[in-house]
Amino acid sequence: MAKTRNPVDVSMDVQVQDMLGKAREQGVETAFDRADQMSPRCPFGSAGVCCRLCLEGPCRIQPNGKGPQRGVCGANADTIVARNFMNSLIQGTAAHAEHAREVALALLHTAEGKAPYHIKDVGKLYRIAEGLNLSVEGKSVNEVAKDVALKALEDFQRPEGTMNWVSFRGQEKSVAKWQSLGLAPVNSHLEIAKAVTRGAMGSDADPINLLLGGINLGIVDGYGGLHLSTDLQDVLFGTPQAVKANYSLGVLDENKINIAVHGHIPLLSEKVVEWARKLDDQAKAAGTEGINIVGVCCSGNELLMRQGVSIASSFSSQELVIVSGALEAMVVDIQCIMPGIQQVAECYHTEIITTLGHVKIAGATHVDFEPEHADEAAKEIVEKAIKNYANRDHQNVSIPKDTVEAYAGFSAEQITDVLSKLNEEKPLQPLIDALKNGTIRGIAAMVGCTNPREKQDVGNVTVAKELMKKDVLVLTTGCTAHSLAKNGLMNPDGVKECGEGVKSVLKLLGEQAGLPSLPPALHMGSCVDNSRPADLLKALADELDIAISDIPVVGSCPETHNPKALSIGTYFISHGVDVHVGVDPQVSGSSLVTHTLTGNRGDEEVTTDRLFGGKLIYEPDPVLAAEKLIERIDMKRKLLGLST
Ligand code: XCC
Ligand code: SF4
Repeated sequence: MAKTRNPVDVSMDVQVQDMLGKAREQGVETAFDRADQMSPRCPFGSAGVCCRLCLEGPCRIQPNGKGPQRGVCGANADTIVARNFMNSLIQGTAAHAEHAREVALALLHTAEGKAPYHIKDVGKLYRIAEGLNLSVEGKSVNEVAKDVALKALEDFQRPEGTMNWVSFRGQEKSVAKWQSLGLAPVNSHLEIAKAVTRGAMGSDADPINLLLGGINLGIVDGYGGLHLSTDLQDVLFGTPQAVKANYSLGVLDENKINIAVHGHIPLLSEKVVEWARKLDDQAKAAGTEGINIVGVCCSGNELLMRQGVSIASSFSSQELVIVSGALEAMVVDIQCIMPGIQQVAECYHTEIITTLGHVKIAGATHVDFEPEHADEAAKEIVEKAIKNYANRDHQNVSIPKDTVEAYAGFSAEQITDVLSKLNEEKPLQPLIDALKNGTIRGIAAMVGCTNPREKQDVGNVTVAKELMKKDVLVLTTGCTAHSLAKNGLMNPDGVKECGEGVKSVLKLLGEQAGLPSLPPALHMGSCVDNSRPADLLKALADELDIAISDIPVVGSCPETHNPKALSIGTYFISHGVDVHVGVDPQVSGSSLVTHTLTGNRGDEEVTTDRLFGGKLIYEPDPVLAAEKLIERIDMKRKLLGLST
């Protein structure tokens, strides 16, 4: 068995190292330990050549060519690898589409007066209605909201045509290309169901065709998942404006009742925050100074942006929030919730509370959360946490001292707003000028996860710093944002990491926003909010009358773990944006698949680069990754006739 890494080799974050030390001392196992136990990993799975789609198998192809080259049904490595890759995109796409559908339904129920939420951003609601060509004449806000919600829900059931949100949010040039290739999605559920069918035993066996099916899923993910979620969440909960908050395990408060909100969909987390405020007196009556809500993963990002809630942890260290001994409850909804939190919680007093009927953990408390009864559920959850404070073992509490201050929650709207102070008529012009004259060399969207296999934060922070140094403007979302925040890159001071060009732009923009500088990494939200950088790119491309694939922009996910990150990456690739992943995407068992995804546009063969203008870059070394990304940025600059 592989040896266990020392805490210093597990994370860059000293607090995480210390807390892992405590966990190990107390015999508590975490994902970091289990990641070590999995090593060495199965070479077949790692190469993507293991198939267990039917009971003739499991089958596995010998990647070195010595041994069986086909499964029992005759599928070769190319088919198996392409199928596995596409099946993992289904996971990611379904997660985001389901997220969007739940929010759409909540909007409908809100508009009908059946759910206790309110339309917070009426302006955005009307802009969306206009974008969907809905008439608003003589209608109340709730009637418009209902129309928008129904249009959104149509994207899960329309029998033919192109999804509303693709036509609404997509760039015309991209949409035309997808339509010409037969890749424009009809509705999310239809495309997901179709993909499940084609990826099954005895169905689609053409690896290229399967990969094109993957592109179709990427488009569904982007529009039926990301954009739809962001749009409707902004309507319900408000479009974010930059806020100041704190990061690290140190955001737990010894004197308060601590509740961690973990998962993804703000329908639950927003209500928990609301009820925590309402029940603060009860918490005080229990002998504490009140209630402290902290965020984990993307629920954290959502609350951070809209409520200024501080963030305790990204994905890979989620169990360590419990090891602090100071957490009364961890409330979860869906996605990225490690089942391991329950085992850890059983060693402390923390109550794990699941909230969705289809996402439970054995041993955890379940409080059913339906948007219609959101208040009752949120109240019950917060009361449980207050009650559980009596069980806290004060001798076993260890909360790290420091926290890091960060600015977060830059929506595309707000960035445009700040820019408009420089040029009221053409707000994007200053950004375009800076890109054209090379003050900004390019833009990078740094997205995605942390992964217990990797040393936490290293990949994310190194790629970001290398890009910043070379005058690349960094936008960030998801757990990557946690890494960057903890390392000072979401603070105006962090601008010292940037090259002179980007630094000057950030300082100028900061002044417009009343700050010494904008931070070098602009936090745009949760994973579904990858729609926000995409919105900015579309606006830029439209203004320049070029395709998104022509802009010198890249995506990077250095510490990938989740299929959702792959489907987001595929969404970017479908627009011709190059995407870096730092963790093996498990396709190496097929040179055809690998080449189609990573090959260059000059190639004779079909590659995503040749078809769409963007490709996948797999590079585990973060410094080399940044070099490769810059190379692609420079190539795109050159194609546009810009200096490099
Ligand atoms: Fe999950 Fe969204 Fe990844 Fe973080 S970044 S580990 S997917 S929580 Ni999306
Ligand atoms: Fe084996 Fe083919 Fe069945 Fe996969 S689908 S398990 S390769 S027989």
